[in-house]
Amino acid sequence: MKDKKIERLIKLEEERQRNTLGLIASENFVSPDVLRAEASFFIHKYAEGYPGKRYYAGAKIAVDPLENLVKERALKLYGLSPKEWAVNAQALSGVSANIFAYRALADFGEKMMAQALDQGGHLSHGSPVSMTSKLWRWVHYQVDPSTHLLDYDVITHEAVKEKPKVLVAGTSAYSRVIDFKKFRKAADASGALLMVDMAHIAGLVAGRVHPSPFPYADIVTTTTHKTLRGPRGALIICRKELEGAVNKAVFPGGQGGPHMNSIAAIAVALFEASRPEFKKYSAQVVKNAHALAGRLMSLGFKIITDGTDNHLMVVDLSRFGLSGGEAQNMLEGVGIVANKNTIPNDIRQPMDPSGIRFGTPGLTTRGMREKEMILIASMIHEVIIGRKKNLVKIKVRNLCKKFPIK
Ligand code: DSN
Repeated sequence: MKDKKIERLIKLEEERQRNTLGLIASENFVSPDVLRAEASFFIHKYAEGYPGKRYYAGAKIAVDPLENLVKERALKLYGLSPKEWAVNAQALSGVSANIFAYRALADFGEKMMAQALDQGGHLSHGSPVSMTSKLWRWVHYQVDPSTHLLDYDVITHEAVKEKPKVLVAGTSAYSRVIDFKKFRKAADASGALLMVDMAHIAGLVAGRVHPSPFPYADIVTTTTHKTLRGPRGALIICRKELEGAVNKAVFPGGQGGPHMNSIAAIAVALFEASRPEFKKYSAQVVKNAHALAGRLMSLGFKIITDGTDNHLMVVDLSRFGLSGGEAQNMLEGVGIVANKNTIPNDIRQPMDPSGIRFGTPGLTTRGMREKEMILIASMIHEVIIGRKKNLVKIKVRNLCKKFPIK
């Protein structure tokens, strides 16, 4: 590469990822084929519009078939009929996909209901600091104050009282199975449309280790780079009757030309996720999270909801007199990379909350299993409690060498 500065930064980032244990629940590692598609000649192509209806020439040979294929693959992966469901693969990432989905379902200023951010929800679900909170009016539901589980009776009660236009289900820091059937009942009782943001669990749903939202939802959004193990990107999958409104919201409503190279890489990820190995991978992601959470709890850590059913867990560090930020820094110092996270009803501020979030999708892609998770839990304990940094640094390096990123 002629640009030595960028070449160096690429190398540094690659080395950092190879030599550390990535436990950020929303990150993963893509296959060489996904990388190849992302860096393909599709990167050059402007393709405003949709297959067969583009604003530029040059789309007929490969771009249109590509976009049709990605939709076909998404429907097939989630077992959906093209007669009943439609896909838009153009939203650049999760927040924009959510904004476009809201726009397709509700006029600006209408009432929406979602899980509060500090309760495990997501910024784009109407958090006061997100643009979404200015464009629509939000009411938020909380998790149960003692169990920290979703309480579907309370959600139904609040939905009936508030009568939102859209009820949003979906989380970014909730470690338990989400009961979409109960969300549908809450939506029906209140006359709301049901939107599911399955970004975190899209791969688990594809791998059949988390119940599918599709039998119940009107519209489902997802990023493609988390448990689904694709490139950065998003899908909006909606009931057929919403297709026109969704497509208009994405283009020309909110975006210009789609990133066709990312769409090609999403298509490859969907192909990979449809293979039997992906089911095994997803099951292992969950087993690994279970093993990590189990060992952390046996070492005295408090896990919100006392465990996990999916790929992540949020650890409450307050009993150790440490903030999430302090723990994040201590762990990063030895090569264990995770993110500070609020816990429900956190008394600390979001920039330095009481919790830290761990997830297993990335390390499972590297081939690690329960045995390694148990080791990693002990390393986390040694750093946070025992403060044996140098020893853990060596153990991290050795584990990374044993399980390289392909
Ligand atoms: N910020 C992402 C996460 O880490 O969960 C979700 O968009």
